[in-house]
Amino acid sequence: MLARLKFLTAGESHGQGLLGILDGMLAGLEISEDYIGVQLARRQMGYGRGGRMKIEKDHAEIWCGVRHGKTLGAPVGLIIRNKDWENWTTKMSVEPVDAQIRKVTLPRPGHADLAGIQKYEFDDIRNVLERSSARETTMRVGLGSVCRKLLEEVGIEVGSRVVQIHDVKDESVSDISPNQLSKRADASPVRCLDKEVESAMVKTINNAKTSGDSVGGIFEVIANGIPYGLGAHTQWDRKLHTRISAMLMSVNAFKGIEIGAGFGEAEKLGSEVHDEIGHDGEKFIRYTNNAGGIEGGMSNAQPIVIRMAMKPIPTLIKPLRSVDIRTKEKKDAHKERTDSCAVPAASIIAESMLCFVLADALLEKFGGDSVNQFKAHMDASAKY
Ligand code: EPS
Repeated sequence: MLARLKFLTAGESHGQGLLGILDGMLAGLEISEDYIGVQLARRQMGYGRGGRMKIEKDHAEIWCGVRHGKTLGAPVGLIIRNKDWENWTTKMSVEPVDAQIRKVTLPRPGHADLAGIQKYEFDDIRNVLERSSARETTMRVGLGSVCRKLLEEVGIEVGSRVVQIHDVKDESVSDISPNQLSKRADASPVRCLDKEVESAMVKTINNAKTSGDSVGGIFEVIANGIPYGLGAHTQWDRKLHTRISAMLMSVNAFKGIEIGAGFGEAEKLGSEVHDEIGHDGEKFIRYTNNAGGIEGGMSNAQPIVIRMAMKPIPTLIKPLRSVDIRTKEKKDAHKERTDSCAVPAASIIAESMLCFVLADALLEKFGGDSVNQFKAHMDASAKY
Protein backbone atom coordinates (compact mmCIF):
# COMPACT_ATOMS: atom_id res chain seq x y z
CA MET A 1 0.00 0.00 0.00
CA LEU A 2 3.01 2.29 0.30
CA ALA A 3 4.70 3.32 -2.95
CA ARG A 4 8.02 4.76 -1.77
CA LEU A 5 8.24 4.10 1.94
CA LYS A 6 8.51 0.74 3.66
CA PHE A 7 8.26 0.10 7.34
CA LEU A 8 8.51 -2.93 9.59
CA THR A 9 8.00 -3.42 13.29
CA ALA A 10 9.14 -6.32 15.46
CA GLY A 11 8.85 -7.15 19.14
CA GLU A 12 6.66 -8.86 21.72
CA SER A 13 4.60 -7.02 24.34
CA HIS A 14 6.68 -8.39 27.25
CA GLY A 15 9.88 -9.06 25.34
CA GLN A 16 12.98 -6.90 25.49
CA GLY A 17 11.45 -4.18 23.37
CA LEU A 18 10.30 -3.10 19.95
CA LEU A 19 12.35 -2.65 16.80
CA GLY A 20 11.31 -0.55 13.84
CA ILE A 21 12.73 0.27 10.42
CA LEU A 22 11.53 3.00 8.10
CA ASP A 23 13.04 2.74 4.62
CA GLY A 24 12.73 5.27 1.81
CA MET A 25 12.83 8.50 3.81
CA LEU A 26 14.62 11.46 2.22
CA ALA A 27 18.04 12.64 3.31
CA GLY A 28 18.35 15.87 5.26
CA LEU A 29 15.25 15.64 7.44
CA GLU A 30 15.89 17.00 10.92
CA ILE A 31 14.75 14.48 13.50
CA SER A 32 15.46 13.88 17.18
CA GLU A 33 14.54 11.43 19.93
CA ASP A 34 12.78 14.30 21.70
CA TYR A 35 10.57 14.98 18.68
CA ILE A 36 9.56 11.31 18.47
CA GLY A 37 9.11 11.25 22.25
CA VAL A 38 6.34 13.88 22.10
CA GLN A 39 4.15 11.55 20.01
CA LEU A 40 5.03 8.47 22.10
CA ALA A 41 3.92 10.33 25.22
CA ARG A 42 0.63 11.30 23.55
CA ARG A 43 -0.05 7.62 22.81
CA GLN A 44 0.47 6.76 26.48
CA MET A 45 -2.16 9.23 27.68
CA GLY A 46 -5.89 8.79 27.98
CA TYR A 47 -8.34 7.91 30.70
CA GLY A 48 -9.02 4.20 30.99
CA ARG A 49 -5.53 2.79 30.40
CA GLY A 50 -4.42 -0.09 32.62
CA GLY A 51 -1.31 -0.72 34.72
CA ARG A 52 1.17 -1.08 31.86
CA MET A 53 1.19 2.61 30.98
CA LYS A 54 2.25 3.36 34.57
CA ILE A 55 5.25 1.06 34.12
CA GLU A 56 6.40 2.30 30.73
CA LYS A 57 7.81 5.67 29.77
CA ASP A 58 8.22 4.99 26.08
CA HIS A 59 11.40 6.35 24.59
CA ALA A 60 12.65 5.63 21.08
CA GLU A 61 16.39 5.44 20.62
CA ILE A 62 17.42 6.36 17.11
CA TRP A 63 19.65 3.42 16.28
CA CYS A 64 20.67 4.29 12.73
CA GLY A 65 19.93 6.29 9.62
CA VAL A 66 20.47 9.68 11.29
CA ARG A 67 23.74 11.62 11.60
CA HIS A 68 24.20 14.93 13.38
CA GLY A 69 20.45 15.30 13.72
CA LYS A 70 19.53 14.71 10.07
CA THR A 71 18.41 11.63 8.14
CA LEU A 72 20.91 10.10 5.71
CA GLY A 73 18.43 8.69 3.19
CA ALA A 74 19.35 5.29 4.65
CA PRO A 75 16.86 3.16 6.61
CA VAL A 76 15.98 4.81 9.92
CA GLY A 77 16.08 2.26 12.75
CA LEU A 78 14.43 2.77 16.15
CA ILE A 79 14.56 0.75 19.36
CA ILE A 80 12.00 1.13 22.15
CA ARG A 81 12.91 -0.89 25.23
CA ASN A 82 10.15 -2.41 27.39
CA LYS A 83 10.63 -1.41 31.01
CA ASP A 84 8.33 -4.31 31.94
CA TRP A 85 10.84 -6.77 30.43
CA GLU A 86 12.65 -7.06 33.78
CA ASN A 87 9.51 -8.76 35.15
CA TRP A 88 9.32 -11.22 32.24
CA THR A 89 12.90 -12.38 31.69
CA THR A 90 12.06 -16.02 32.43
CA LYS A 91 8.57 -16.19 30.95
CA MET A 92 9.73 -14.52 27.75
CA SER A 93 13.32 -15.76 27.66
CA VAL A 94 14.80 -16.19 24.20
CA GLU A 95 16.84 -19.17 25.44
CA PRO A 96 15.08 -22.34 26.68
CA VAL A 97 14.45 -22.27 30.46
CA ASP A 98 14.28 -25.03 33.08
CA ALA A 99 11.46 -23.38 35.05
CA GLN A 100 7.88 -24.63 34.55
CA ILE A 101 6.07 -21.78 32.79
CA ARG A 102 2.29 -21.87 33.11
CA LYS A 103 0.73 -21.97 29.65
CA VAL A 104 -2.16 -19.71 28.69
CA THR A 105 -4.89 -22.08 27.48
CA LEU A 106 -8.14 -20.07 27.70
CA PRO A 107 -8.66 -18.10 24.47
CA ARG A 108 -10.25 -14.65 24.79
CA PRO A 109 -13.20 -14.02 22.46
CA GLY A 110 -12.38 -11.11 20.16
CA HIS A 111 -8.60 -11.50 20.45
CA ALA A 112 -6.18 -13.29 18.10
CA ASP A 113 -5.87 -16.20 20.56
CA LEU A 114 -8.01 -18.98 19.07
CA ALA A 115 -7.30 -18.40 15.39
CA GLY A 116 -3.61 -17.91 16.23
CA ILE A 117 -3.10 -21.22 18.04
CA GLN A 118 -5.02 -23.11 15.37
CA LYS A 119 -2.95 -21.50 12.65
CA TYR A 120 0.49 -22.03 14.20
CA GLU A 121 -0.34 -25.22 16.16
CA PHE A 122 0.77 -23.71 19.48
CA ASP A 123 -0.28 -25.12 22.86
CA ASP A 124 0.37 -21.80 24.65
CA ILE A 125 -1.69 -18.75 23.71
CA ARG A 126 1.12 -16.50 24.97
CA ASN A 127 2.95 -17.33 21.71
CA VAL A 128 0.18 -15.44 19.90
CA LEU A 129 -0.91 -12.76 22.34
CA GLU A 130 2.54 -11.30 22.82
CA ARG A 131 2.62 -10.12 19.23
CA SER A 132 -1.08 -9.43 18.76
CA SER A 133 -1.00 -7.03 21.73
CA ALA A 134 -1.47 -3.36 20.92
CA ARG A 135 1.97 -2.74 22.44
CA GLU A 136 3.24 -3.02 18.86
CA THR A 137 1.50 0.24 17.99
CA THR A 138 4.13 2.09 20.05
CA MET A 139 6.60 1.52 17.23
CA ARG A 140 4.11 2.60 14.59
CA VAL A 141 3.85 5.92 16.40
CA GLY A 142 7.65 6.08 16.67
CA LEU A 143 8.25 5.56 12.94
CA GLY A 144 5.13 7.53 11.99
CA SER A 145 6.54 10.60 13.71
CA VAL A 146 9.48 10.61 11.29
CA CYS A 147 6.86 10.85 8.52
CA ARG A 148 5.02 13.54 10.50
CA LYS A 149 8.25 15.60 10.55
CA LEU A 150 8.39 15.50 6.75
CA LEU A 151 4.76 16.64 6.56
CA GLU A 152 5.51 19.51 8.94
CA GLU A 153 8.34 20.67 6.63
CA VAL A 154 5.78 21.29 3.89
CA GLY A 155 3.04 22.78 6.04
CA ILE A 156 0.85 19.71 6.50
CA GLU A 157 -0.75 19.19 9.93
CA VAL A 158 -2.32 15.96 11.18
CA GLY A 159 -4.49 16.01 14.30
CA SER A 160 -7.37 14.19 15.94
CA ARG A 161 -10.06 14.15 18.60
CA VAL A 162 -12.38 11.57 20.15
CA VAL A 163 -16.05 12.01 19.21
CA GLN A 164 -17.63 9.01 20.93
CA ILE A 165 -16.91 6.61 23.78
CA HIS A 166 -19.39 3.79 24.16
CA ASP A 167 -22.77 5.56 23.71
CA VAL A 168 -21.58 9.03 24.79
CA LYS A 169 -21.18 11.37 21.82
CA ASP A 170 -19.39 14.70 21.42
CA GLU A 171 -21.42 16.39 18.69
CA SER A 172 -19.54 19.69 18.81
CA VAL A 173 -18.51 20.93 15.40
CA SER A 174 -14.94 22.08 15.01
CA ASP A 175 -13.29 24.01 12.21
CA ILE A 176 -9.95 24.62 13.90
CA SER A 177 -6.65 23.46 12.39
CA PRO A 178 -5.44 19.90 13.13
CA ASN A 179 -2.68 21.18 15.44
CA GLN A 180 -5.10 23.33 17.43
CA LEU A 181 -7.56 20.44 17.50
CA SER A 182 -4.95 18.08 18.93
CA LYS A 183 -3.82 20.70 21.43
CA ARG A 184 -7.34 21.03 22.78
CA ALA A 185 -7.97 17.28 22.67
CA ASP A 186 -4.66 16.51 24.41
CA ALA A 187 -5.78 18.70 27.32
CA SER A 188 -8.75 16.37 27.91
CA PRO A 189 -8.28 12.94 29.55
CA VAL A 190 -10.55 11.43 26.89
CA ARG A 191 -9.38 13.72 24.04
CA CYS A 192 -12.82 15.24 23.44
CA LEU A 193 -13.64 18.94 23.04
CA ASP A 194 -16.85 19.34 25.07
CA LYS A 195 -16.27 19.49 28.85
CA GLU A 196 -19.71 18.14 29.79
CA VAL A 197 -19.36 15.25 27.38
CA GLU A 198 -15.88 14.67 28.79
CA SER A 199 -17.33 14.00 32.28
CA ALA A 200 -19.95 11.66 30.81
CA MET A 201 -17.23 9.78 28.90
CA VAL A 202 -15.10 9.44 32.04
CA LYS A 203 -18.20 8.13 33.85
CA THR A 204 -18.93 5.54 31.18
CA ILE A 205 -15.31 4.34 31.35
CA ASN A 206 -15.53 4.12 35.16
CA ASN A 207 -18.75 2.11 34.90
CA ALA A 208 -17.15 -0.30 32.45
CA LYS A 209 -14.09 -0.64 34.65
CA THR A 210 -16.14 -1.29 37.81
CA SER A 211 -18.06 -4.03 36.08
CA GLY A 212 -14.89 -5.62 34.65
CA ASP A 213 -15.85 -4.58 31.14
CA SER A 214 -14.38 -2.44 28.35
CA VAL A 215 -15.65 0.23 25.95
CA GLY A 216 -14.76 1.30 22.41
CA GLY A 217 -15.55 4.45 20.50
CA ILE A 218 -15.06 6.69 17.49
CA PHE A 219 -12.47 9.34 16.73
CA GLU A 220 -11.82 11.80 13.96
CA VAL A 221 -8.47 12.32 12.24
CA ILE A 222 -7.89 15.44 10.16
CA ALA A 223 -5.06 16.60 7.91
CA ASN A 224 -4.80 19.98 6.20
CA GLY A 225 -2.35 21.77 3.93
CA ILE A 226 -2.64 18.97 1.36
CA PRO A 227 -2.01 19.81 -2.31
CA TYR A 228 -4.15 18.49 -5.18
CA GLY A 229 -3.43 15.11 -6.64
CA LEU A 230 -2.06 12.75 -3.97
CA GLY A 231 -3.07 9.27 -5.10
CA ALA A 232 -4.55 8.67 -8.56
CA HIS A 233 -7.87 7.75 -10.15
CA THR A 234 -6.14 5.48 -12.65
CA GLN A 235 -5.76 2.19 -10.77
CA TRP A 236 -7.47 0.64 -7.70
CA ASP A 237 -4.38 0.48 -5.56
CA ARG A 238 -3.24 4.00 -6.40
CA LYS A 239 -6.40 5.62 -5.06
CA LEU A 240 -5.66 7.65 -1.95
CA HIS A 241 -8.68 6.36 -0.01
CA THR A 242 -7.66 2.74 -0.75
CA ARG A 243 -4.27 3.42 0.76
CA ILE A 244 -5.61 5.31 3.75
CA SER A 245 -8.23 2.64 4.47
CA ALA A 246 -5.77 -0.24 4.28
CA MET A 247 -3.23 1.43 6.54
CA LEU A 248 -5.73 2.63 9.11
CA MET A 249 -7.71 -0.60 9.21
CA SER A 250 -4.47 -2.46 9.98
CA VAL A 251 -4.48 -1.10 13.53
CA ASN A 252 -5.56 -3.43 16.36
CA ALA A 253 -9.29 -3.20 17.21
CA PHE A 254 -10.16 -0.74 14.39
CA LYS A 255 -13.42 -1.98 12.89
CA GLY A 256 -14.69 0.72 10.59
CA ILE A 257 -13.62 3.72 8.56
CA GLU A 258 -15.59 6.68 7.25
CA ILE A 259 -14.15 9.19 4.84
CA GLY A 260 -15.81 12.60 4.97
CA ALA A 261 -19.56 12.29 5.53
CA GLY A 262 -19.12 8.52 5.08
CA PHE A 263 -22.10 6.35 6.03
CA GLY A 264 -24.30 9.45 6.43
CA GLU A 265 -24.11 9.99 2.64
CA ALA A 266 -26.06 6.81 1.97
CA GLU A 267 -29.38 8.36 3.04
CA LYS A 268 -28.86 11.71 1.33
CA LEU A 269 -29.47 12.98 -2.19
CA GLY A 270 -26.58 13.65 -4.51
CA SER A 271 -27.39 17.35 -4.45
CA GLU A 272 -27.03 17.35 -0.66
CA VAL A 273 -23.75 15.48 -0.60
CA HIS A 274 -21.44 16.77 -3.30
CA ASP A 275 -19.30 19.79 -2.51
CA GLU A 276 -20.08 22.65 -4.89
CA ILE A 277 -17.18 24.39 -6.61
CA GLY A 278 -16.43 28.11 -6.56
CA HIS A 279 -13.48 30.36 -7.42
CA ASP A 280 -12.22 33.21 -5.25
CA GLY A 281 -10.22 34.91 -8.02
CA GLU A 282 -7.04 33.07 -7.05
CA LYS A 283 -7.99 29.46 -6.56
CA PHE A 284 -10.89 27.05 -6.62
CA ILE A 285 -12.86 26.85 -3.39
CA ARG A 286 -15.43 24.41 -2.02
CA TYR A 287 -18.47 25.44 -0.01
CA THR A 288 -18.55 22.17 1.95
CA ASN A 289 -16.22 19.20 2.49
CA ASN A 290 -18.46 16.14 2.63
CA ALA A 291 -15.95 14.32 0.43
CA GLY A 292 -13.41 14.53 3.27
CA GLY A 293 -10.72 15.88 0.97
CA ILE A 294 -10.70 13.01 -1.54
CA GLU A 295 -12.48 12.84 -4.91
CA GLY A 296 -11.84 10.18 -7.54
CA GLY A 297 -9.08 8.66 -5.42
CA MET A 298 -7.12 11.94 -5.33
CA SER A 299 -6.67 14.65 -2.73
CA ASN A 300 -8.65 17.75 -3.74
CA ALA A 301 -6.76 20.29 -1.58
CA GLN A 302 -9.49 20.22 1.09
CA PRO A 303 -8.76 18.86 4.58
CA ILE A 304 -8.72 15.07 4.74
CA VAL A 305 -11.30 13.98 7.31
CA ILE A 306 -11.55 10.40 8.55
CA ARG A 307 -13.52 8.75 11.34
CA MET A 308 -12.58 5.38 12.75
CA ALA A 309 -14.60 3.03 14.95
CA MET A 310 -12.69 1.04 17.56
CA LYS A 311 -14.20 -2.01 19.22
CA PRO A 312 -13.97 -2.48 23.00
CA ILE A 313 -10.73 -4.20 24.02
CA PRO A 314 -11.32 -7.97 24.18
CA THR A 315 -9.37 -8.71 27.39
CA LEU A 316 -12.04 -8.51 30.08
CA ILE A 317 -11.65 -8.59 33.86
CA LYS A 318 -15.11 -10.18 33.98
CA PRO A 319 -14.32 -12.71 31.28
CA LEU A 320 -16.61 -14.19 28.66
CA ARG A 321 -17.21 -17.91 28.16
CA SER A 322 -14.45 -19.90 26.60
CA VAL A 323 -13.04 -23.42 26.39
CA ASP A 324 -9.70 -24.75 27.65
CA ILE A 325 -7.71 -25.62 24.52
CA ARG A 326 -6.10 -28.64 26.30
CA THR A 327 -9.07 -30.25 28.06
CA LYS A 328 -11.95 -28.73 25.99
CA GLU A 329 -13.64 -27.97 29.34
CA LYS A 330 -15.93 -24.94 29.51
CA LYS A 331 -14.05 -22.17 31.37
CA ASP A 332 -13.87 -18.40 31.59
CA ALA A 333 -11.52 -16.70 29.14
CA HIS A 334 -7.97 -15.76 30.15
CA LYS A 335 -7.53 -12.58 32.17
CA GLU A 336 -4.50 -10.45 31.44
CA ARG A 337 -3.78 -6.93 32.65
CA THR A 338 -5.82 -4.71 30.35
CA ASP A 339 -7.22 -1.28 29.53
CA SER A 340 -10.92 -0.51 30.04
CA CYS A 341 -10.70 2.07 27.24
CA ALA A 342 -7.91 2.80 24.77
CA VAL A 343 -9.84 5.05 22.36
CA PRO A 344 -7.81 8.23 23.16
CA ALA A 345 -4.54 6.33 22.52
CA ALA A 346 -5.99 4.83 19.35
CA SER A 347 -6.60 8.29 17.91
CA ILE A 348 -2.86 9.04 18.15
CA ILE A 349 -2.02 5.73 16.46
CA ALA A 350 -4.46 6.59 13.66
CA GLU A 351 -2.78 9.99 13.20
CA SER A 352 0.54 8.17 12.82
CA MET A 353 -0.84 5.78 10.21
CA LEU A 354 -2.20 8.72 8.23
CA CYS A 355 1.27 10.33 8.43
CA PHE A 356 2.77 7.25 6.70
CA VAL A 357 0.24 7.38 3.85
CA LEU A 358 0.49 11.13 3.29
CA ALA A 359 4.31 11.21 3.44
CA ASP A 360 4.42 8.28 1.02
CA ALA A 361 1.92 9.81 -1.42
CA LEU A 362 3.83 13.12 -1.34
CA LEU A 363 7.12 11.35 -2.01
CA GLU A 364 5.50 9.43 -4.84
CA LYS A 365 4.17 12.60 -6.47
CA PHE A 366 7.01 15.04 -5.86
CA GLY A 367 10.01 12.70 -5.50
CA GLY A 368 13.61 13.63 -4.85
CA ASP A 369 16.35 12.24 -2.64
CA SER A 370 16.84 15.10 -0.22
CA VAL A 371 14.44 17.36 1.63
CA ASN A 372 15.73 20.31 -0.40
CA GLN A 373 15.01 18.63 -3.73
CA PHE A 374 11.60 17.52 -2.53
CA LYS A 375 10.69 21.03 -1.38
CA ALA A 376 11.93 22.51 -4.67
CA HIS A 377 9.73 20.05 -6.59
CA MET A 378 6.75 20.99 -4.45
CA ASP A 379 7.41 24.72 -4.86
CA ALA A 380 7.53 24.20 -8.62
CA SER A 381 4.43 22.09 -9.09
CA ALA A 382 2.21 21.69 -6.01
CA LYS A 383 -1.25 23.20 -6.52
CA TYR A 384 -3.52 24.15 -3.63
C1 EPS B 1 -0.44 -1.81 25.44
C2 EPS B 1 0.26 -2.66 26.21
C3 EPS B 1 -0.37 -3.84 26.77
C4 EPS B 1 -1.84 -3.57 27.08
C5 EPS B 1 -2.62 -3.03 25.89
C6 EPS B 1 -1.86 -2.02 25.11
O1 EPS B 1 0.39 -4.12 27.90
P1 EPS B 1 0.09 -5.26 28.97
O2 EPS B 1 -0.44 -6.44 28.18
O3 EPS B 1 1.42 -5.51 29.61
O4 EPS B 1 -0.89 -4.64 29.93
O5 EPS B 1 -1.94 -2.63 28.11
O6 EPS B 1 -2.99 -4.05 25.01
C7 EPS B 1 -4.15 -4.73 25.20
C8 EPS B 1 -4.99 -4.49 26.17
C9 EPS B 1 -4.42 -5.76 24.20
O7 EPS B 1 -5.43 -6.49 24.37
O8 EPS B 1 -3.66 -5.89 23.26
C10 EPS B 1 0.18 -0.60 24.88
O9 EPS B 1 1.43 -0.39 24.99
O10 EPS B 1 -0.56 0.20 24.29
